[in-house]
Amino acid sequence: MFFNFNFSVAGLGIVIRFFLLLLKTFFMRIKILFFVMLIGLQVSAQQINLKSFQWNLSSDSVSVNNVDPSDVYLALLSKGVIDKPFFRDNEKKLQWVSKKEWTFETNFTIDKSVLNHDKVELVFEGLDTYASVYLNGAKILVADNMFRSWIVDVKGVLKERNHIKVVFDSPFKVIESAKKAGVWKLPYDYGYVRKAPYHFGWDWGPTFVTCGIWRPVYIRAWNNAKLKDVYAEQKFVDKKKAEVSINIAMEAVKKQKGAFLLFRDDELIKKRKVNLQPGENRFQMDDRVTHPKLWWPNGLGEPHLYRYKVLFNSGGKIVDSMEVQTGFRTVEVVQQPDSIGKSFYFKVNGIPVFAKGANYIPPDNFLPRVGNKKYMQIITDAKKANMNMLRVWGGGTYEKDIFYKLCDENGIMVWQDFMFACNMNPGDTAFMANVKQEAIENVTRLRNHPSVVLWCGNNEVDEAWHNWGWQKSNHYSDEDSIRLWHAYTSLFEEMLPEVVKQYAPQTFYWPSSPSIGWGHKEAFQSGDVHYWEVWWGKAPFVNYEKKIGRFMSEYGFQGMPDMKTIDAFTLPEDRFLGSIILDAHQKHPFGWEAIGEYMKRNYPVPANLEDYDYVSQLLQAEGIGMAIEAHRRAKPRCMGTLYWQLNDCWPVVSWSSFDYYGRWKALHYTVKKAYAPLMVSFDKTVDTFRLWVVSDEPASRNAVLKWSLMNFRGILLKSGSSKVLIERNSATVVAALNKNILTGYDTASVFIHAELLSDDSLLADKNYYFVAPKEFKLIKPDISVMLKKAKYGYLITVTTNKPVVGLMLSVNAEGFFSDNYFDLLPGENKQVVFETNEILNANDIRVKTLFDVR
Ligand code: BMA
Repeated sequence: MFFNFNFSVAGLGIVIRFFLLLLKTFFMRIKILFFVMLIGLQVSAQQINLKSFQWNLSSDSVSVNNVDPSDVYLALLSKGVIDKPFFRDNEKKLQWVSKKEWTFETNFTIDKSVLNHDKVELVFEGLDTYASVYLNGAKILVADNMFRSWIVDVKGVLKERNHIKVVFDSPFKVIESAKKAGVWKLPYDYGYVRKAPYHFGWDWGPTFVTCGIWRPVYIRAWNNAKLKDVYAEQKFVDKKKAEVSINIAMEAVKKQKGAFLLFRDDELIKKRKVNLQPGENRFQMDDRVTHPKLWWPNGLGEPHLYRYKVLFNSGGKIVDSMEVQTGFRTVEVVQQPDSIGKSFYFKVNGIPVFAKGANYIPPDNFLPRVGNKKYMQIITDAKKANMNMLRVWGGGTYEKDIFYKLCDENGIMVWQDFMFACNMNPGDTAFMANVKQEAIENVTRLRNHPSVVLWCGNNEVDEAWHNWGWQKSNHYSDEDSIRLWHAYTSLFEEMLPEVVKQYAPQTFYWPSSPSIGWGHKEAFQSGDVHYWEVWWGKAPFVNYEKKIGRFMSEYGFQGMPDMKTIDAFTLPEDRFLGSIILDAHQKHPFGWEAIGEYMKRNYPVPANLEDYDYVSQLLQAEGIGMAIEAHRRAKPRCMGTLYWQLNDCWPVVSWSSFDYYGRWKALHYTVKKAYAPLMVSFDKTVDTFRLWVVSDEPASRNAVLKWSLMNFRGILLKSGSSKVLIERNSATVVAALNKNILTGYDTASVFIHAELLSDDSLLADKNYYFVAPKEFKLIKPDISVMLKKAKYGYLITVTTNKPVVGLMLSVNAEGFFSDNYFDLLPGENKQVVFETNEILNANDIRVKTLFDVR
């Protein structure tokens, strides 16, 4: 009876809940229907893409028809006027292009109906850079900043048949006139212009000072009113609720009544009646979400996103609508004084997050040709390597929206620099006003993205001013120095933080990365540090274990790109070490020398290009792998590691972990493992070898740690195992092996293999060697490779009868190996997926190991 009674109450509850659900679904449907009906009634604003017309390009010596006006080099390339800019040493042959004035022009027709709109505007989302724009003979715009957009009212100037002409001055001419006009001497010329600094050449990039209409250009015609901006400002967020202000900016041409409808994820949540006044109108609508799904960085949870849509409805018609996407999360940068100095870490939704990632540079010298696919490859590959942060470095550009959207969706936090790098600034009134507008536009554009967690004033300007001897090398008087430093503080310590505070009040501002130069001990006690003593200072890799700051925002070591990439920019006769063509694709003043010197210290130095390329990659992976492991072991003293650099802008020998074509170097595979949520790592004390487990996981767990001492014949010499409790978000020594385990063994012939297991499945593993790889007494292995057709290509199984180091798989086909450059033990069945569309058999797979290059 009792049971029955309970059952019927529960049953009634279910019926009621079911009924309520039906009702909810019904009302939801009605809302969506209502919304769809409204869409149908939308008053059509019109947008005409001007790049769809046929443009001519001309200078004093060249004239070509029917080109894309996005970029002068790409336009000339498309017409066969120039050769491929990245091939061989074409860079130096193509410098003439950037010295000239270039004109893009076209005739275009516009439907009369467009002209009748209340507002007719010409919108340039970006002009690179010094452009004068003429519409039907009238000069309507002079642009001087690549990072700004330009909206010109062309009602009255635009007709049915039109002619538009965009004349680009050479940036070199602009620089010369700035100098003549008496603007202070800056360390580098690119400081006089608001154009991507890397266009002028960098220690990983060529010089192509290009020009063009680099972002969309269109005619926009609208009536009555237009939504200008929707900002979902998070006022309060925790597990229980999110309070959000939807700030709406709307421009109106006349007084009008209407209503805003606010949708969250297609559900109508608010309606507000308003009276618009001519000009800009601002409104706020508040939302409250109970038990919100939070946005989490990769590895800590789902990066959940919410969509807000604002519709403006007037006279029964939708006048305009705008949709933004955001994620609810809190981000704090915690700088707490402690026994070392001051912490520097990101706390997301109340949890301290160890930042794992890399520095990002522009993905091409000619940005208009970079499509969504490339951005997808970059962000996907960052995520595959277990990253949760990228730093958009200040010598490139503020990226396109798609970049941040992908970061939002993949839980990749963005450390966003303003575009200033390694230079001083002119600081005059016009310059400051120009930059202020640039900052407002970009901060506004990016502020809905949950991924953007920090704005930083510049890259290495503070460090350079205090440590690079510019005062002397540029012969600055005391008075010059005072003026230049004043220009610095006005920009980075006053104007930019004010813009961030006003337009993205929840986002942390950091004046300069790094905060202190690596030559000072204080650099390792607080703030972020760029640690370049390894590479620039030629210090040994082991220094990575000694010089650990609170947040390692840069450090790096070069590696060569895949041979396929070298083949793509060379002819067969260029493919030897020391060829002038290879040298043209190494931009660092002592790049080859540094690689050579470190290689000699650690590895055998092969004479032929292919083997040298392979070893240079192992070397890079070893150095940066060591650094990452040391940084992670030092948690929570150190709470972030971003190596230099993720990607390339052309095919080059550089610090990147994947190259211009997206081909992973050995480093990217090493990073994937070193950034995994669980990592096994070794270090040594005076008398022990210590085994560490580092966990970035949000929950604690139990596991078993096994270690074995083996020799290169594959014989097991000693072993041990222990149960370990892995605390969440921790770095712990889980075992210490006395150094006397090596007694009686030749350290060049043995190594330790460690494994972390849970219910016999492998969570992480690591080999630890006692001497440099060049001293390893490796034994010739017998390696076998089996190939099986799989869904996206092939499943490759690799086995060996002797331990191998640095096993590289390669194949004469395009594709992607899920793992590569790994160590392999006898008895292991290493399974690698090779994604490809091509047909292969086992003989096509080539194998190289360290043994082959002794
Ligand atoms: C860092 C960066 C870049 C440079 C790199 C390698 O300091 O900020 O300016 O390319 O070093 O030298």
